[in-house]
Parts: sequence; C-alpha cells; structure tokens
Amino acid sequence: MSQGITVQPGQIIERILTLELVRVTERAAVASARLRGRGNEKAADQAAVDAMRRELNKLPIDGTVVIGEGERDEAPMLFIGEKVGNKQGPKVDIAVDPLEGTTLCAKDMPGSIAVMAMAEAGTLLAAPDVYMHKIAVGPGYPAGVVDLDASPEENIHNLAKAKGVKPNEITALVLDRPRHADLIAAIRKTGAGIRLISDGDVAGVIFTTKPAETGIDIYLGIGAAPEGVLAAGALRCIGGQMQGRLILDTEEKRSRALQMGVTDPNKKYDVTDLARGDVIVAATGVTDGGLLKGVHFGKDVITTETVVYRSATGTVRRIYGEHRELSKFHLD
Ligand code: VTB
Repeated sequence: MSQGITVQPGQIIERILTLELVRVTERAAVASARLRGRGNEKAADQAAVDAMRRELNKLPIDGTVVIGEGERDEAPMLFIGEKVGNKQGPKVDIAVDPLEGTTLCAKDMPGSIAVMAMAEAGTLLAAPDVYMHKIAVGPGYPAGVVDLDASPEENIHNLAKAKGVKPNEITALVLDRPRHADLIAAIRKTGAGIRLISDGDVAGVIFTTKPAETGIDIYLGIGAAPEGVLAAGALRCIGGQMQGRLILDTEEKRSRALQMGVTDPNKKYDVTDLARGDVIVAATGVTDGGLLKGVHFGKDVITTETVVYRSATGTVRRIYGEHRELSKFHLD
C-alpha cells in the first residue's frame, strides 16, 4: 500500500497552496511584463493587479487582503480589507504587491517583481502605506548584532566584527533617495561600501540572506512599510534578522495606523512581529534582476522564474515555468 503524504489536517491545503501562489504571481508578472518599457507605471501596475486578483479569487481560501493597493475608496481592486478566494478553504491573510518596482518595469530596468504573501489569519502586520525605518541582516549572526536604534557606524562595526571582517569588507544596500544622504555619509565613514538601488527593497532585504552570492551584508534605511512586511515573510523562512518602525509623523497617519490596530506608534517590530504565523511568500520576476529572471516572451512559449518561501519548513523553491498554453494569458 502506498504511504502517500502524511500531513496534519489543514496542512495539505498549505502544501498545495504553495504551488497555487506561484500561479498567482506568474500571471501578475506576465501581465505587467507586457507593459515593460512603455513608460506607463500605472498601466503596468493595473495589469498586475487585475491578473493577481483574478487568480487569487480562484484559490480555495477565505482570504482577507491586509496589505494591498490602498484604502477601499482609492483602490478599486485588492484594497485593504477586500475578501479574496472562493471561501472554500482556510482563513488567511493576504499581502500583495502585484508590481513591486513599478518604475523599474515602466523603464524596463532590472529588479521589478510580482510578489505576495499568504499567512494564517491575523498574523501579518496590517501596515498602513507609510514609510518604515528598516534594518536587516542575513542568518548566522548572534541575535541583536545590529539594531534599528544603534547608529549606522555602530551597526557596521558590530556586523563586521561578527562576520570576522573589517568594516571596509562590508557592503550595505540602501535606497537611492535624498532622505538617505546622512545615512550614506555615516556608512561611508566606516569604510563600508554601499550599493544604491533606485527601487525594490523587498528583494533588497532578501539579498542580505545570501551575502556570498549577492555581495550584500546589510540593508539599511527608509522604505515602504508594506514592502517591509513582505520581506519579513521571506526572512521568516530563510532566517536572518530584521527590525522595522513605522514612520507616523502626522496625526492623520497615526490615526490611520490606529484604525488598523497599531496602538504603539513607536513600536520596534522584529521579523516575527511583522509576520508571526506560518507564511508563504511567492515572487515572480517581471524584469530580469538579481533575485529572479524576468518574463521572456517567445513565439510559442512564455518563461517565468518564481521563488516561493514557506516558513513552516523553511523550504525555498525556485520554479522555472515554460508556459505553452498561451491562451491562459489572453485575459492578461
Ligand atoms: C521602496 C521601494 C519600492 O517604494 O519601498 C520605495 O523598495 C519607498 O518609497 O520599490 P519612495 O519611492 O517614496 O522612496 C518603492 O519604490 C515602490 O513601492
């Protein structure tokens, strides 16, 4: 008699859904990839949103979007609070960034991805779309080796010490923004190098988990909060440390955050505060990038590359898709 797969009730859904999530991000990636290099960020984003929503609604889940395209009034699709799925399955939180790096896609520059996370209901931080101070390093360091509240100099020195190298052998990844002028100067004072990126800090944080491959030891700076939750979901699987703090610098932002359940506006979140339950994160490349190859359109085949992180087991899968039934993309 065949042993089959023994799984706890509930887990089978999760196992199967791992592949289902790949389908969702693949569709979103293909839809937006058709609009690569057209200079139209909105259209590329909308295409990804439409495709992602259509696919999500086919899944056997009772999902609620906790990180989405915005508030209900501003975003007709995949708004925060929107119910997704066919309801024939587990209650889950859904976090989406259908096109992370819209500008990269519009300019056909490296690094745009379609990304989403699915987690046990109530376990993803319902982060408002505000900025977040973030810091992240990969696995293998003692807990607390870096800290959001330490100076950049201290963090670089402590990290270098823990890695057993000199500060000038450390490379930090920072979003290239005027707001980071002081941060950049402080990091450079230590002798460390900085890789500046124009967008795409979900991948930026993930890069820290494989310094030998990516050359990135630490992520520092201010990016968007929703991207912080998605990145934390991936780190939950791979390991690594991350801290984030919402930047709630106006009364309006503080009350919006409060409505979403943020009672302490100054809270320093760690990885498990951002994504504390079992979580699956899937990302498909739109344009070629360091994390993933983008979508390639052939005459008879469309190829995609997707990575899926599953926290329950720490499994990371890379899935190369060769899609030959192109009619499935016609709606995209
Ligand atoms: C970052 C980046 C994203 O937003 O989070 C950034 O990783 C933060 O906002 O790809 P600003 O562009 O205002 O600095 C994105 O660029 C887009 O969501």
